[in-house]
Amino acid sequence: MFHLKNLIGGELLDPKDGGWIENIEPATGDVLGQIPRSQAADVELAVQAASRAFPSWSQTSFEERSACLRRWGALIANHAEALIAAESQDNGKPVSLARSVDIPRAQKNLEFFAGAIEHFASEAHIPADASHIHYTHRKPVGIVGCISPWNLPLYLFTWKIAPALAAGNCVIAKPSEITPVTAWMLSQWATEAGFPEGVFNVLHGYGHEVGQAIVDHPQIKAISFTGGTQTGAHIARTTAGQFKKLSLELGGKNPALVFADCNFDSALRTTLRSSFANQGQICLCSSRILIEESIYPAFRDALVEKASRIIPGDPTDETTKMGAVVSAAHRDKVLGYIQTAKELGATVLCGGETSPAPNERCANGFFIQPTILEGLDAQCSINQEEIFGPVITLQPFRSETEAVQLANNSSYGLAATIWTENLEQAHRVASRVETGIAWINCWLVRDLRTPFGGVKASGVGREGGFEALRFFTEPQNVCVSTGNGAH
Ligand code: TXE
Repeated sequence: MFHLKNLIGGELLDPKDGGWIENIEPATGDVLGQIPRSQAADVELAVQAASRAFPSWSQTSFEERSACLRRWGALIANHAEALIAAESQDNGKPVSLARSVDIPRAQKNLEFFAGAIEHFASEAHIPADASHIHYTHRKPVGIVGCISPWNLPLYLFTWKIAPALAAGNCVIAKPSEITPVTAWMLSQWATEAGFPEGVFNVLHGYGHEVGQAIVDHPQIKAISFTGGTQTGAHIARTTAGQFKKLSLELGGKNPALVFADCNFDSALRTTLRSSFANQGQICLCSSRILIEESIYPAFRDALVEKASRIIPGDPTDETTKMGAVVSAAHRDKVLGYIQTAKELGATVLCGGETSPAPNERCANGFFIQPTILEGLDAQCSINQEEIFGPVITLQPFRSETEAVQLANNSSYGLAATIWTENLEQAHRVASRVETGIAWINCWLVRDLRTPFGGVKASGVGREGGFEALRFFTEPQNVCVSTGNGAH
C-alpha cells in the first residue's frame, strides 16, 4: 500500500486538510494505496512556492532548463522497469504496451522539448528602408496549470509539463486521480534533475476540487488540459472572465475510412489496433469504421474474426494484448453504451459483454470483450458520443462523397484514418475530413514536431513542437527606431 504525497516547493507533503482518496487497481479491483485529496489551500501553497521560484527560473538560460529536462529523461530511463510496472498496474494496460509506448514516450517528451527549446528563436521584421526593427520577445507566461487524464498517464503528463518548463514557466500539475502513481514517481526525481524548489509542483486529487481550484486561481495564467469534452467546456466557461490562455485537447469519435482499393491486410491489421489498443481508451482510437460497400462483407468478417481472438488478460502477463478498462465506473459506462446499442437494434458481431477474469488474481477486475457493432443509424448516440472503450461500429458507404459525409457527421474532429491506394483520392479525402489529424495508410505515427490537436468539440489549440512552446510563452512585439526615417 502506498501513500502518495504532493510536491510543493520542493517538499513532498500530505494534503493540508488530511483528506485521502483510494487508488484502485483495475485488473483486480484491489486498493493499491491512498492519494492526497488536495484542496484550494494546497493550490495556494503551490502558487506561493511557484511565485517565489518564478523570478529566477524565468531568467535561467535555455541551456540550464534543457539540461534539467535531459537529466529528468535519464532518470526515467534509469527507473524504466519500475515505471512500466507501475503504469500497467495503475491503469490496467498491458505491461507490454507500457514498455513499448507509454514510458519510452514519456522519456522522449522530456528529451524532445530539451532540444526544441534550443531551436526556438525569436522572429525579427525589418522594413525595406530599415527605419525600424521589430522583434518578438517571447516571455514565459508565468505560473501555468497542466491537467492530464488517465488513459496515457505519464505520456500525457510529460507532454504538457516539458514544454511549459522548457519555456521558463513554473508549473502546477495535476495528474488524473485515477492514475496518479507514475506522476508521483517523477515528482520525486525533480530535485535530482536540477529543478529549483517551487518550479515544478504536483497536486493530487479530484478534478472538481483541486483541479477546479487550479483552473480558478487568478495567479495561474494558462491552463493546458487533456480530458473529456464536457470538462473542457466547463473549464472554458469558468475561466472566460479571467482571459486565461487555454489549450484544450478533448475527446474524439474518429472515423477510419476503408476504400475498396486499400491494401486489405494492412488496413485490417492496423484498424484492429486503432480500434482496440489500450482497450480503446486513446483519444485517437478509431471508433467508427466506414467501409466501402463492395468490400464491406469481407472486411467485416475478417475484422470480427481477428477481434474475437483478442482475449483480455492479466496486464502483468507479457503476452497480454488487451488489459482491463480503467475503473468500475468506466466499465459500467461502456457496458451502458453496449446495452443502448442492443436496444437500438444493433447486431453484436463480437463481444458485447464483460470478459471472464483471466485468472484468480483478476477475479474482480474490469474486463470487457472487444465489441463490434453494425446496423446502427449514423445519428444515434452510439455513433455520436465518445465511448472510450473497446467498442466500434461498422457502417458501409457507396461513394467517396458519402464516406466524407459520414466521417464529418460528428461534433468531434480529432483524427481520421484513410485507407486507399489511390494517391489523389487519399489527399483529396484528407483535405475534406474535418479533423486536426489525418493518417493515410497508417495510424498513430507521431513526429513530435507536428501540430497535435483537434477541431470542433475535440478541442482548441495545438500541442507539439513549437506550437506548444508558443502556447507557453507570451509574444511581445518590440519596435526600435534606427533613426533612419520616420518615427
Ligand atoms: O475525464 P475528465 P474522466 C473522455 C472519455 C471519458 C470521459 C471522462 O470519454 O470517458 O472523458 O473521463 C481533471 N477542473 N476522456 O472523467 O473528468 C481530472 O481530475 C479541472 C478523453 O476521467 O475530463 C483529470 O485530471 N480539472 C480523454 C482530467 O481533468 C478537472 C482522456 C481529465 O478528467 C475538472 C480522458 C475540473 N472541473 C477522458 N474536472 C482524451 N481525449 O484523451 C476533472 N478534471
